[in-house]
Amino acid sequence: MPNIDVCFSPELLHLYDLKGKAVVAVDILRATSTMVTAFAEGAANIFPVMELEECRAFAGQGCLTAAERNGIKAEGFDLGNSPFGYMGGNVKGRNIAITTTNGTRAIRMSEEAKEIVIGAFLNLQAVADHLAELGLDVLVVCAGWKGQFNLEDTLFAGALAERLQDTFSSESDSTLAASYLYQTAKTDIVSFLRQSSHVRRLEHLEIHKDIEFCLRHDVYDVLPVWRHDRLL
Ligand code: 3SL
Repeated sequence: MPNIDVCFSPELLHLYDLKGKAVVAVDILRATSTMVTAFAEGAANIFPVMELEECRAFAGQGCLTAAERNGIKAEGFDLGNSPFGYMGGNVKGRNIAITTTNGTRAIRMSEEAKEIVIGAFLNLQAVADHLAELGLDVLVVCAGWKGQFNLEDTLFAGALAERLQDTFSSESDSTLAASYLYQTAKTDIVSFLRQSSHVRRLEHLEIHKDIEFCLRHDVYDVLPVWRHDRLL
């Protein structure tokens, strides 16, 4: 039986062997929720990059550029990191280069894995179905916040473990902890997360509707996967 494990921060990735595994990169608030939304809205490819300058350079190749730092859209880029900015037809058929504080880092630091998929509550079942079909050991890589643990990515890991409980083993304390947290939170995740650091940070920026949207489950049946240098 394949195993599901959870890495609470990209800074802990050196403790894990990614070879031959499937990584689920997750940044619920908001990078991976936004990427899933972009694909659901018809985006062609997404190039996640770590640095602002690297991202800006993609404009010369006809890409839309998207950048967030500390929760705010970086100046001079086409898009920020709100899923609502990717709705309404503006990303349909377009390539997008994106850099965010933590989410794009989690993706790029997982490149040794056999497969990287992008996870969010928005596409939870699509991710679970894909992993069940692949049958590889899974590591959920939580983006966290600047190297530190966060609650919302951990809750996603617990939700995924629940969806895979009949077909995957989960022996690590991190998976157990994520599962217990999700069982406690799942009836009202929005309330559960009200005191979390990132919700407080984003509420300060007055983007309540982003938070509520990113916590909705199974809105989209899309599965962004990493191939070579991009998500498609
Ligand atoms: O850190 C990130 O990658 C972002 O998702 C953070 S924020 O939600 O845009 O604040």
